[in-house]
Amino acid sequence: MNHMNSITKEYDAIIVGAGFSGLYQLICLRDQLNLNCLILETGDDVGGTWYWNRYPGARCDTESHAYSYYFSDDLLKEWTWTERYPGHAEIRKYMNFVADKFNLKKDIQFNQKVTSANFDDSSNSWEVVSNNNIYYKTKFLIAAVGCLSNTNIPNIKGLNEFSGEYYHTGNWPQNGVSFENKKVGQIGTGSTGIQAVPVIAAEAKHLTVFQRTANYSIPARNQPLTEQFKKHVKENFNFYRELIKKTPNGHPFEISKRLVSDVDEKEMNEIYEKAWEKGGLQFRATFNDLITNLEANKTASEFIKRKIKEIVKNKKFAKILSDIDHPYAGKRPPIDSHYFEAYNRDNIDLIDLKTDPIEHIDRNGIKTKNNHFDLDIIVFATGYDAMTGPLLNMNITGKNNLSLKEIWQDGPKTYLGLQVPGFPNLFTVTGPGSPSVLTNMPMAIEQHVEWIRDCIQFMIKKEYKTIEANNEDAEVWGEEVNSVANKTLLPTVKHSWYLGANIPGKPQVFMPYAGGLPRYSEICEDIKNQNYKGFILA
Ligand code: N01
Repeated sequence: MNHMNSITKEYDAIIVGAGFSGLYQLICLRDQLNLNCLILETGDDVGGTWYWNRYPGARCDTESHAYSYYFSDDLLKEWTWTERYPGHAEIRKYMNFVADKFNLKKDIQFNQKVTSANFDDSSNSWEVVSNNNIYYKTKFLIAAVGCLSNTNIPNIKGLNEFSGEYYHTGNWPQNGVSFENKKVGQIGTGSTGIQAVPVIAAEAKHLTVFQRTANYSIPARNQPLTEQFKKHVKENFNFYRELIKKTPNGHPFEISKRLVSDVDEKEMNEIYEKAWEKGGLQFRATFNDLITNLEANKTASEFIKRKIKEIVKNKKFAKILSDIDHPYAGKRPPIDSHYFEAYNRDNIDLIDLKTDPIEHIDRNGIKTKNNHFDLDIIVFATGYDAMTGPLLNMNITGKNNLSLKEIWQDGPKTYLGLQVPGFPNLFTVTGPGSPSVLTNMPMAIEQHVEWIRDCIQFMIKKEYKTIEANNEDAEVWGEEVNSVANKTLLPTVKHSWYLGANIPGKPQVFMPYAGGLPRYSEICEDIKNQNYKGFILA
């Protein structure tokens, strides 16, 4: 590619994406290292994943006091969340608050989607092209594109013939969608679908939910925060910072050391009952062996299935919803606001796609093997081409015109989820092979962004021009990612998006690092202290 004449400007660092990662990366590189930086962002405002996810019920599953940047005491003092779990609009407000406080927008170009990025061996720099045919040149390229930003609408025959409206939850219209008096069909019952169902059902004339795999969910018990709790958080943010940095998933609660076999059945059920009443992802932390021991896991699974049957009055629905084929939290565990209760409404229907699969979509709605459903709106809560999708979408070519698509055709290979061999000076924030989606994202992001900052600072100090992951070290890291995952039940769930199984044809490789954020951070720190062992510096 030779577009040198059209290159508008040269940068030290271009960051792709203005979500949690991109904003903090800009602060680190521009304000702390004094580099000339730019963010390129597809949307017309900051927010990243939260810019696009405005679907009904969209709310974070992490408690608000942990779903925050922790790098700035001032920020922690100045910002106050209003609910236990922040809704999408409040998160965007927060991100705008951060952008304004640190004066970030002046270095963000909105409505610029990166369509290709090519490493130029002769100048050791990246040439980046946007959808508006603008050319940029940069020494460092930082992909802060998120793990769940590449929406997946399944290829169902006839969708283009549908005369109604259809939407993917991850690309929701900015002004919302009115369901009033509409017959709505929703495909998908993952974390997103489970949040959307009760809200859509409350507004629509009728909602038909199409479920392929039944799912667990724990009540979120969302509520406005009391003034007392808000004060408590502000007075104790140092405590919470330490806590979330030492827990494997970056959440503000510890995982119990107790095993299921340490207690009798009565005590076990009391523990589960208490956790169910408290609500949230803490349910997963009640026992230490839920994610590693299938027998232990069964006790939690059975407890939740019992709860579903108690809540859902319609026996047919209760059976479809509780007929779950995988261990609890083997897939990303959803939490909900009155999801199972929604099936007690008069205006809802639930279709089990295992026995009545979708055949096609036509002008009027969805045709399954045994039925036809007339619909005005179809909501696709069908997830993402996760982790690798957003990176592959950028058409990245590294040294010797090597394309990322080619070298990842059998699955992603990275060193620490931070770099890919053959792609010098390209950093991936929360890339495949890092804890990322198995953690509270802002925590994983802060760790990565700061590591990248320190690495670039080191390079500048030592006058290195390039850094690149060593191939053998990336191989070894891939084996470590697999070996750690295999100590858990996660890879046993063969239809999980953690493995890429939700996307037809995607290589099935367990993508995130399951060893926990503290252990991962220690490994990264150790590598840094050994002058970036496993990376080639030149
Ligand atoms: O996507 P999913 P999601 N025909 O892939 C079904 C994060 N998140 O958007 O299970 C019929 O989990 C699919 O069925 P199956 C969180 O990390 C965070 O819900 O593959 N159905 C499944 O039911 C989460 O894990 C928050 O058999 C089809 C659903 O669609 C991640 O985002 C909130 C289908 C997709 O579930 C993704 O969640 C929400 C087809 N062809 C989400 N294809 C926070 O709070 C797919 N499905 C931060």
